Amino acid sequence: MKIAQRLGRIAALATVSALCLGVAAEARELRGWNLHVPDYPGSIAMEKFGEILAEKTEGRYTGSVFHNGQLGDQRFAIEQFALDGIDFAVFSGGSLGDFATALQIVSMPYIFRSAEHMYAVVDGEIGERLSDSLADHNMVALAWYTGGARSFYTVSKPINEPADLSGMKIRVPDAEIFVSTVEALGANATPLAFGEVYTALQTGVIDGAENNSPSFESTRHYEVAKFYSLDEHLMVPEALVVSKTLWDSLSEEDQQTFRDAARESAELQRELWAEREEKSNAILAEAGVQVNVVEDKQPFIDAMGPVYEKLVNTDELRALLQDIQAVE
Ligand code: BDP
Repeated sequence: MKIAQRLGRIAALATVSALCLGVAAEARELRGWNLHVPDYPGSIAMEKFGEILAEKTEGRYTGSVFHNGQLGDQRFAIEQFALDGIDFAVFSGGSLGDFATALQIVSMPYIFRSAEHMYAVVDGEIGERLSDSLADHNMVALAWYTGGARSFYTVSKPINEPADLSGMKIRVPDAEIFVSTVEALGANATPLAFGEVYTALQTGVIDGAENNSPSFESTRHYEVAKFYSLDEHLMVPEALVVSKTLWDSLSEEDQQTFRDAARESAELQRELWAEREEKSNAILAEAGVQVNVVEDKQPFIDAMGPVYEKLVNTDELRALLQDIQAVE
């Protein structure tokens, strides 16, 4: 090769590396999808995730969280991951369950003995399996938030036993696990987007809905639904996910930074959750909501047989269920 040619090649290579470095050094603003109001525990924790990333990568990655479902409802946002429209989000295990059945198992009614049991499951090896099951949907789950326990709130009467739900129209998120659980209790499950529930309660399109107290309170649904019956039928973990395309593009060091940031954000969310539950309960009491603790949950638990039969329907899912139950 002639010297001039060789020099030419070297110059070209140098330009390419400079370009690569230029691209790598460019700041990347990550779009975050979030369903809740900005002062919600998960919202604050998602912001924190972005802040830690910005700090630890010296601004190469920053997070921009779009709250209040501005980027669309949950099902739509999950689908957007496949198209790389969203870079990170916090999704309910129940909603993810329509896409990856392992997530449905971890969202089954009365599956966890306590919040500690849930944390032990998702923070351990099972959490990694759950994350792997999301790969086909272009997601990696880096950490898990709590979604509290979901109970019924209703407009005209309290719920003490499943028979009280008979024939009632109860709003549920648009996903199989919620529909099946509420129908097994004898109600008429009505899937609706989160943002449509207030008006639906107000206009009598539905007789009630079900959620944890921070969501019941932050949406102000308690202004219309004055009965909150704590049967705690679902305790659903929520996944802090990032796009797999993004994940695969990260250096190993950056992946570790993302993981650490996600774990720290989940720790914060769980702390804030406990505080917000207290605050929400106080607001509900102040607003005159009649809260009744369902003392005997057994009839609710017993009614879940058909849900398990229907949804835990492969050897793999049966094994996963057993593994979850075996976690101390
Ligand atoms: C909230 C969850 C969110 C659900 C929402 C709902 O955080 O993921 O989709 O309930 O009921 O508690 O739609």
